[in-house]
Amino acid sequence: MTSTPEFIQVRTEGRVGIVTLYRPKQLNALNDQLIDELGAALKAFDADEAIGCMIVTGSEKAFAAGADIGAMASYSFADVYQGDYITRNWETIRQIRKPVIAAVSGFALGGGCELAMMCDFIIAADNAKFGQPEIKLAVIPGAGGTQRLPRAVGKSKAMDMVLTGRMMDAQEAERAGLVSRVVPLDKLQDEALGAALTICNYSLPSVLAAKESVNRAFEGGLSDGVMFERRLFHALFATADQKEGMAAFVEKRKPEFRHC
Ligand code: CO8
Repeated sequence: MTSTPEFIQVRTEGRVGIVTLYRPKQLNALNDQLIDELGAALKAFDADEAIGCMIVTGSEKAFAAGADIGAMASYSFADVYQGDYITRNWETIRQIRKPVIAAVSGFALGGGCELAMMCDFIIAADNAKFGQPEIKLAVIPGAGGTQRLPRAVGKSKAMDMVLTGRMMDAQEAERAGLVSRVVPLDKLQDEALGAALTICNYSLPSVLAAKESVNRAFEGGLSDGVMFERRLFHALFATADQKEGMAAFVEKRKPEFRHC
């Protein structure tokens, strides 16, 4: 990144890159600058050979309470359509190839919930609350919420959330399949870091292929997806790490991956 970011904090723990959303007074409401900074930080980690996995997190009270309503309030249709405002810079996050874990505590509402869903999986604290309350503002989700939420929780619950604007707590989110694990608030960061470090220890080419292949399940049909997965599976036999991983198993020792 060229300049010091204002609305995020960036650090590393071993091979894990961690981005903390930081607009505490606005409950991490997402404005263009914050999303630009987040995208730049994730891209930098993605390009950094020393990093194997990323975590995006917020504060105890809020992962992010949505897009910045104050910033959006006066936009006209022409502003948002012609300028492609508000959601334009969210595409950067979709281009990240290494895994990104969302560690969510507190509110993940509107664009905050959509941001969490853009990550590869969500680990939630027991105080997390998810929702797509845009309907209360006379709009609808604009960063993929109407598409990713039904894929995560099914049509009925997604309709319920999007049409009533109600929040769902961490337990309901886990039952519905929106989050992969729920842990006590004070264990959230350790749990996410543990998962990220586990991923970092695996061979990077296989990690990239696994992410790409699971994502394919959401983009196309089943037979295309299965064929895509098979080709990636075959391709991984071209890596040195596959030889090492399987030899280590046969020789009953720990593998030493070189990420190639
Ligand atoms: N935008 C701007 N400011 C916000 C936002 C927000 N989304 N959420 C909270 N804040 C501000 C409040 O205005 C308040 O500021 P101040 O102290 O200056 O008055 C401060 O954060 C604290 O908020 P509250 O006093 O309201 O705190 P409470 O604990 O009483 O309530 C809530 C917390 C329930 C989270 C409440 O703040 C709330 O309902 N916030 C709005 C939630 C919402 O509607 N989110 C959806 C926004 S629309 C959206 O995300 C569309 C996505 C479109 C595509 C994505 C593009 C980015």
